Formats: sequence, C-alpha cells, structure tokens
Amino acid sequence: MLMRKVPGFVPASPWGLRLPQKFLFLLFLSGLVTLCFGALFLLPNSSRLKRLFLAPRIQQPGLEAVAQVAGHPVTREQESPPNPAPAAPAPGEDDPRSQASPRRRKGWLRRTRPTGPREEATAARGSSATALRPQEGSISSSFDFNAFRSRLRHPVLGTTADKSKEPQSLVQSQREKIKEMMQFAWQSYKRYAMGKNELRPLTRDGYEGNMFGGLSGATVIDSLDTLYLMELKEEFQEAKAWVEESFHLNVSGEASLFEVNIRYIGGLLSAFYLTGEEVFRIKAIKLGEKLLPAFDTPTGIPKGVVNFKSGSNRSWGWAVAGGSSILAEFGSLHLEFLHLTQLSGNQVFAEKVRNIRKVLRDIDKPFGLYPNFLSPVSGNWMQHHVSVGGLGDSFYEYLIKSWLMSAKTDMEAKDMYYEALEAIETHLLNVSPGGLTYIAEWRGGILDHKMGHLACFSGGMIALGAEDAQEEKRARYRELAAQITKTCHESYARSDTKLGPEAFWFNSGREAVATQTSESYYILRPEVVESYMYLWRQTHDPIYREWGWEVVMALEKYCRTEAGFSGIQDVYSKVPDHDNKQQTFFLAETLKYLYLLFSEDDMLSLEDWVFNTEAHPLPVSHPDSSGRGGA
Ligand code: DMJ
Repeated sequence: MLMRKVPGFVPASPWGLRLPQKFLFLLFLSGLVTLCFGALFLLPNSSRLKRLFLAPRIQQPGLEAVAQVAGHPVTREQESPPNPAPAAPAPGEDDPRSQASPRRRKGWLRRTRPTGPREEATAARGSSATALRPQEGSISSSFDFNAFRSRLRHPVLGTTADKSKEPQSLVQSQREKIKEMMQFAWQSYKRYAMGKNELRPLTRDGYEGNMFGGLSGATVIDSLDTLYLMELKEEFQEAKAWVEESFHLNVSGEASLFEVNIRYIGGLLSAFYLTGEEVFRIKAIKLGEKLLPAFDTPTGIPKGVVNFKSGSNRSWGWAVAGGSSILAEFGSLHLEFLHLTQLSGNQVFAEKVRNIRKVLRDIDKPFGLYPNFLSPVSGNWMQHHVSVGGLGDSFYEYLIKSWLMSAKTDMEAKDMYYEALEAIETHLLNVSPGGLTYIAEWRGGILDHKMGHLACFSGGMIALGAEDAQEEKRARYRELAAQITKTCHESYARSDTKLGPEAFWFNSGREAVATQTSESYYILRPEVVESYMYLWRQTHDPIYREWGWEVVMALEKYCRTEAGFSGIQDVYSKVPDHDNKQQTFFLAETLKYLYLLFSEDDMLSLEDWVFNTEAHPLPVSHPDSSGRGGA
C-alpha cells in the first residue's frame, strides 16, 4: 500500500512490485526471521527452547530408542529429572561444570552424535526391541580399545617373570592351588549345571533362582574375568562360546536391578575391557537398556525390581512394606552405568546415575548418616536404619571407587565418601571390652552391637581410601582398616571351621561370634578375603597372606564336595551340613581375591582398575597425553 502512493511507481505484477523491489523485500523478511530466531536465545528462559530445538539431535541420542525398547514412552522424568544433576565427569570426560573446558564439549559431541546414517535411522525408528540393533551384534562405538590399553600403567596381568625358569616358590604354589580350586569349581558347574545360574553340588544339578528375570548363566558371566586372570584359557573359551551362542536377552521375568547390574553387566564389561571382544560390549549395553524402566519413578531413584516383559517396576515387598528402594542397590550402579555410556555413546546411562547422586547429595542426612531405605516416589528416607553391612554396604564403596575410577576428578564422590566415613566413625564405630574394633548398626540412634559378614568389606574400602584422605587422617584410616580387618579375622578364628558366620555380635562378654544358629552359616562369601587383599597390597604385612591361606584350607576342608564347593549351615560345627549351593560370587570374588592376594601387585594394578562390588575389574579413566580421559 505504501508503495502505491509513491509518485511514478508503476506496478509490475499483481502484487505491485518490480523484481529488484521483490528481492529487497525478501531480503528484509529473511533478516526479520533471523532476528526473531536469534532473540529466542537471548530470552532469560531460553534453555527450554534450546532444548526443544537442539536436544533430540545432540543432547540425548538414543534416549527415545532406549525408552521405547522397553515399551516406555519418554517421560518428563526421563527427559529431565526433577533436579537435574550438574554433570559429574564420566570416565573419559572432563568436569562439565568447568568453564575452562571447551575441548571436553567437543569430545562430548563427538561421542554422542549419531555416527552415521544407520544410527540416525535406528534412533528415529526406535519402535521395537531392535531399536539400537540394526542387525544383531552392531552397536557402533567410537571407543578406541587399543588407545585405552596403551594408557594403562601396567600390563593387565602384571609383569610376570618366566615361570619355567624360576624354582617354585611357596607363594607360587599357593597361587596354583587357588587356580586349581577355580578350575574345579568351573568344571563341576560345567558338568552338572552349564547354562544354569548356579550349581547345586550335592544334588548335582543347576538352579535358576528368582533374581535374574529369566536370564541364565550367572555363573558363566561371573566367572569370565577370573578364568581370564588365572590364564585358564580353555575354560575361558568355553565360557565365551556360551555367551556367544547361548546367552539370550529376550527373557521376560522379574529381575533385581542390583544383581543383574553387579553380576551380569559388571561381568560383561570386565570381560570386554580385558579382551576387547565385541560380544561382551554389545551384550552389556543391550542388557543395560533392559534395566532402564526401573528408573521410571517420580524422583528417578530406581525401584529394586524390573519386569523385563512389561517394562514395569516395583519395590521389594519386604523393603519397608513395599514402598522403598534400598541404598546399597540404587547406590551401586554408578561405576557400571558410566562405563555403559562410555562404550555405547548413549548418555542416558550416565544421566540416570548422576541423578541418583544428586538426590543423595541434596537430601538431609540424620547426623550425616545415610539410612538404608528411601522412597522412590517422595524422595524421603523411610526408616532410620543405617548399616555398613547389608542394605547399605556397596553405596559407600561406590563413592570412593567413583573417585578413583574418574582418575581422581570426581570431587563430589570424594567429598561424599569422606563425609560419610566421618559420620560412621562418630556414630557407629566402637571398640569392644576385649579390644576389637567394629562398626555397629544404627536404628534411630540406638546401636545394634553386631557386624554382618557383608560389613567386613569395609576394612578393604577404608584402606583403599586412606591415601586420599586429608593428611592428618591418613594414618588413622590405615589403622582403622587394619583393626576392622583384624576383627573380621577374629570372627573366623573363633569358629570351629575357621570360616566366619553371617553375623557376629559384641554382647555380654561374647565377642565376634554369632549368638543364634540362624546367623551361623557361611555361604562362600568374599568380604573378609577381599579386605585381606587390599590390606596386603597396602602394607605387605605377611599376616594377610597367612590369614588368606587359613581360609583356603578351611574351604578345602569344609566346603569342597565331590561335585563343587558348597556353603555350610554352621561354622561352629566340625561336621557342618552343606547348603547345596555354589554361589556365583565364589567364582567371581572369593577365588579372585584369594588369587590376587598371592599375586604381584601389578596384576590388575589398583592404579589401573577398580573392582565393582562383585569383584569385576573396571578401568580407571586415565587421561591421554592431551589430557582427555581415556576409558
Ligand atoms: C556379592 O554379590 C556382592 O559382593 C554384593 O555387594 C554383596 N553380596 C555378595 C557377596 O557376599
């Protein structure tokens, strides 16, 4: 209209514009559009808009695919948890909170961007169990296995001398004995229960149990790295072949998130890092995806049980009457989930555990202590029961190990660990009249003067963390680790079998012994020898090998049967009944820690590896020469 009034203007088209004027008008329009779009990003609340435009491509590739694998639409919580965690560094990442980290952002984009048309098509399709699986066995990865191996400070199995030239030393023959025990445990399992979850050595058959949602072969997966470590090559190949041919993930039962994570995911991840075999990486990631529906809760704190078929979740019925998640369970996912992200490029795994970390960091803690039960709905503690044994244990372990696995960059984990340890020292630690140091359990301020066998891992944990404590506390923590380990040894030494009970008390003159028959059993648990191994590496005090050897002898005498190893019903009986179970953690942990106790320190060096709570080694994220995290 304005132009029509200009004198001399001759309309050249039905819209009244000549070609140059049309061009100018279009130029003006496109300038306006660009300006408006740019302004969106200057508005104070622009982050949501940015997410709208950018997120699906850059921030969370695979999230949609993963959510739909399990039949779950992407919920608000999954997209962005109520209080999204400031990203703590994953293995291989610099701290994202640091402003001075442009290189990191580049690396992050590199790893998370779909790497090719196939992946883009897959993420877009994302409508079935094959969402991340264009064809069986292909999940692309930018993870460079050779570069990772070159960053290790020590050869994985240590610098072994030429054994054929050396005279057989005592320690070598002890190590050989433990290797023979592993071989026997494996061969018995293979003979009577191959592919089942556990061996029942008395009835000579297999047992599936109800923790793994229909998954089979828990013993195979839990054994892989131990077989590899002990150079039981034929047995390792048998285990690997079973994983390749018979380990199927299309199962539909109810599984424990925690148990599947620590045994299956942990075992597969370790097998991959030790061998570089793709089958382990791919199966670990696919199984990790099947666990994600457990996190579909208002707080992002996962429930303990996930249904592989429906993708629903629930809490254990017994956990404060069915409404609680358990600290040791949801607090023991961090190590494995960061590695799942590392090996898949899918950030969803890391996001899940960062959110758990944030909830735990921000919540009020009674006297600085972490109770064992938390509501995944309200995010409140459900009962003031605190324990470094069962229900609490590996949460503390994963804090210090997160710090170590991050090559000492995850400051949040470090701070949370030492603060928790201080609270434990102040409120739970005791010395018995007989001079034994123990960690009691706490119920709303009242102490149960008992320690579970499970709590005996804490000697090793405190030793592991001692060197990074404030200088004035280091000697104290070294001593504390030694004292707790000594107490746990006493619980073994005071039994008739020289194996320790499930729980022991410090009451009315009776110390470090079980007081009820219901607590007198031993199920081949590893925690005491685990602490011997860490204390040995820290001190080289021969007492730890002596104590470790006592355990070997006792296992041989009381737990070895004709068809495998079995737990026993009563450690205070010289002719104990067997429980007919060769637990998977006996092969994953007990025998592995014993073997390491009698090996050189550079075999699975603690500079390069942290052990998950099922003793599966996961690599430390050493930076490469450019300063970028490696693993
Ligand atoms: C193992 O499965 C793990 O060590 C877990 O953290 C606790 N219990 C058993 C061994 O006792």
